[in-house]
Amino acid sequence: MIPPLCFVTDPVAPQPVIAQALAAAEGGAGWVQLRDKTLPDTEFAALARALIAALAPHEVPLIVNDRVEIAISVGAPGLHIGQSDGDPAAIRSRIGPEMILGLSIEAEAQISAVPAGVDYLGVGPVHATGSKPDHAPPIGHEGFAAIVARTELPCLAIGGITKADAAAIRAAGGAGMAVISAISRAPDMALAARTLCNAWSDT
Ligand code: TZP
Ligand code: MG
Repeated sequence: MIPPLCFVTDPVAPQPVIAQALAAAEGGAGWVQLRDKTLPDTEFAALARALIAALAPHEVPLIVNDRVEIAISVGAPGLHIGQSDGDPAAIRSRIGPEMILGLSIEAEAQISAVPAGVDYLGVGPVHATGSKPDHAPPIGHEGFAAIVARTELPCLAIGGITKADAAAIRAAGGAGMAVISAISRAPDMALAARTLCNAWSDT
């Protein structure tokens, strides 16, 4: 079951990643993804372990971005990979059947190459965003809807998502929203998460 709000951690936000994750969980985020492209492996693994422990009382699973071997070694409940992180089918074999596996989709053409064993898709960027400087061209809500229509897999919209997007994502048949800055840059991160969850349920 995919939660309607997934928080993706922000390594360059004012608050530390653990505080971000805990506030997001308090505000109702159902998943937290640890995403940091530059942290050395040893520190990334230590942070992943700390997050798993901190999120356990909230029953919020940690999804590890990119780093397959660390996801396995820390016993993460989930792994999220991008288009250039390797063959998702081979990665599914490596992680075994239990771990949640997510894959990023940036364009409709990538849908036909999604193998069995992927559990959900992160679809975007819907909007341009400063959180991912090298992002693919934004697909807009039309592009998101077109991708949702071509897959049975649950799709989380990502990229510049705010509460104003919740209704369109739901109307398109999206499973939920994945956000960084809408939570990490908010003065009250828990409230921001709660507001996003409410925007989703109120639509
Ligand atoms: N993948 C596509 S856009 C994006 C990622 C990781 C960044 C999303 O961050 P924000 O701040 O919610 O736009
Ligand atoms: Mg990646």
